[in-house]
Amino acid sequence: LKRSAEDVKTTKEVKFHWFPRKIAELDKCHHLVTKFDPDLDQDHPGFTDPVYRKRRKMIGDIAFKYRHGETIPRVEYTEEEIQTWREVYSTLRDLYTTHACSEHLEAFHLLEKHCGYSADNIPQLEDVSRFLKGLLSARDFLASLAFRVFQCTQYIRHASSPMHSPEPDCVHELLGHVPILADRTFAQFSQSIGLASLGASDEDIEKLSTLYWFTVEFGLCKQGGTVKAYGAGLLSSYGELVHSLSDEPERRDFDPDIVAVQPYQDQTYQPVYFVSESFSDATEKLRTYVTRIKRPFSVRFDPYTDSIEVLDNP
Ligand code: NLE
Ligand code: FE2
Repeated sequence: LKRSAEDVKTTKEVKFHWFPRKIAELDKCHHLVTKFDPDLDQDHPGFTDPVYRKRRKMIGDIAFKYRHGETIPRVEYTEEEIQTWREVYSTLRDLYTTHACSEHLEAFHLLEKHCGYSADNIPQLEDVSRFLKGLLSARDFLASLAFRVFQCTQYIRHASSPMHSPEPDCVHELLGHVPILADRTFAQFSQSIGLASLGASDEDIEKLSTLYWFTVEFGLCKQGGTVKAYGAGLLSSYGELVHSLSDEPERRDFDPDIVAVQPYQDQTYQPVYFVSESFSDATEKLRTYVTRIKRPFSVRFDPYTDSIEVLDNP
């Protein structure tokens, strides 16, 4: 999609980036980062596997054809794909007992009971989406980012590397993100990050992504006298989940102002993680941080019409 001419809008002569104001405009938010594409990235485990690349593209294309309001198409996963899922699922499930925070564990239990989560079945995104909407009240609807929508990959990682993937895949979404999104506080918190990002400067977007990285993806929190994982990048990777709670990496106290400018890489395990006092402390601190971000306007989400109201600052 080309919309560069539209990209920068002005209000009262102040320039800011285009952003969606109606939920259906999320269909225009399709810009990809190509760095993980197995067609281009030599380090991708599927780089030398043309069959895998074709399959990944086919499933990925479902997302490009998808339009807001449609039912998410079901994917008939192959026996090899289910085998990869089975391997990750059984290994991680055992590890969650000791390594995952209680919010994740509770939701996970419900997902196994009601949503087709098991070693032999890759859950369908449409079922998961309905489950999350059902968990929060209809009005209070599943939260994800500004419109309470969480964009998901649907293809699975390459079979040669089940315990860690450099890019998100359906294991990462389904085992890492979905359980914790079932937590009401966390879902609301995800939306507040989304709202703060609308029309923000490139610099603030960079800071928000960094904060997102060290919390939503790789966050640790204190719980019952020990440290547990709540970050999705950890909860979907056996190797990194063990690594994060071992003696190897550095663990620092979570402070949004410091974390926002901490450099990070996405090729291998993180050398440093940030630990918050509790799960809710992380969300509270971040909420305070995002309210301080300066924009020439403020935004409000209207849940009845799924749209963003923009109010000019006086
Ligand atoms: N390393 C994660 C996994 O193996 O599921 C994916 C991280 C995506 C940010
Ligand atoms: Fe993720």
